[in-house]
Amino acid sequence: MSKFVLSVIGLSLVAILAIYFVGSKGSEENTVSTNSLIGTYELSSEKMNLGEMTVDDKKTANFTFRNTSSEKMNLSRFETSCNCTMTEVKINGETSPMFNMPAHMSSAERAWNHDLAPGETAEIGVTYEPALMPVYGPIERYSTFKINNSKEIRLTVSANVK
Ligand SMILES: [Cu+2]
Repeated sequence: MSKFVLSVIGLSLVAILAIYFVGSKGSEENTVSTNSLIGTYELSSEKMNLGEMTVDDKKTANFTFRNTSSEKMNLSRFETSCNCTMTEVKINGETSPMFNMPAHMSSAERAWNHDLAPGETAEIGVTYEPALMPVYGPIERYSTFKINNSKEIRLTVSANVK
């Protein structure tokens, strides 16, 4: 084979691999499964788009977090980036307080935590209510919590406020 043919084959392989990696990176956003010192878990997504909203709308993005390890996993320090964003957690029919920025929570709310048994799922609702702090255009807000008081998980909601 000539050098020209070989380099065409080589470049094609590079292109195919590039497409493959870009494609798999995109699909990773839907399911995150991580293996580290804190154990394994599955998160439905790290980022959700609430779409178009008016200032008077209130929308909730629902995330699910599942403990896929064989040990219990403690979830704590639920808080949000902004007072217009609230988080509520449901585990086995039990509902947490409504979490907000640390400065807007009582010490009991800040101290709330829950042991998630192996195989158990936490449903985490992140609600964005622009009227509490009106802004227009594309926004991003976060909600964070900790696993075993070490690893921080960040859930992001985005929207376009009209
Ligand atoms: Cu805000």
